[in-house]
Amino acid sequence: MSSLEALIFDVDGTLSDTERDGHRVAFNRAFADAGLSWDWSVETYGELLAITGGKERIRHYLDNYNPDFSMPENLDEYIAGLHAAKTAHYIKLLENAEIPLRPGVERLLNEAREAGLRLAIATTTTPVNVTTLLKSTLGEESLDWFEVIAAGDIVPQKKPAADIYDYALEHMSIDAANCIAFEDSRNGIISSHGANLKTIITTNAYTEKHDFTGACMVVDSMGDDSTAMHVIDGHQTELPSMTIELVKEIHAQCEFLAVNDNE
Ligand code: XBP
Ligand code: MG
Repeated sequence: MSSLEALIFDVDGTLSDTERDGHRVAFNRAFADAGLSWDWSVETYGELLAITGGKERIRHYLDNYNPDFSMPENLDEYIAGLHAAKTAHYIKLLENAEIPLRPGVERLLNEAREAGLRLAIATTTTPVNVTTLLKSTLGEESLDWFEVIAAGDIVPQKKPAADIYDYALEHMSIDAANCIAFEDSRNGIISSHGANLKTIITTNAYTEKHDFTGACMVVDSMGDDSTAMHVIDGHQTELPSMTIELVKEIHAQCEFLAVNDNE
């Protein structure tokens, strides 16, 4: 049996609840700056999250929600400009410490480091969004906790493609069997499973109804002193939080069963 050596984390929705009050707000501010009347409501944004990646999401919105918009000649450049403005707004929100980590995340990262486990990140979001979130919540030194921060456009295809997890695994020169991934969404688990990674899910308001077939365990948070973890599916425990001992137990007992993204 392969032992657990590394934890690989998604960011948006997993380390932090960034979408509704972070990314969404930043998109809307960028649209307003550009003189556009587009305003993504909490509900609409939930639908748009089916498309990962901010630039891809804007394009999907134009194609499917706003087809009457008269497209500028160089649409790629136009979208890239909007997205750069969105990133600047998002960074400001992070730097103002308006977006905290989810319950139990800091504790779990510290426990993992104490246990000598390796850490990595595999996310769709723009790299500076990840480094700024880490700095603003855990301090500058936390950037060194992660062997690789695999993010954004460094791979050809974003989640649900497996590219970003494959990239992280390759950079760590580690076998997927010795790792476990933490995700919050169906696109996320399709991606991690595509890289042959056993996966633990922490749900949030946008993803709690997703299909997580094949996950080792589905919980509503990692749990901390003020917020108990609740098990939704998979591996069972009475513990009120995701401890490293529990992660090791899950990794040892979970049978890898990849989800089929065609279903
Ligand atoms: C995260 C995303 C990201 C962010 C926006 O998905 O979909 O696109 O919403 O980030 P995951 P950018 O958690 O599955 O990685 O605007 O920087 O692309
Ligand atoms: Mg996510």
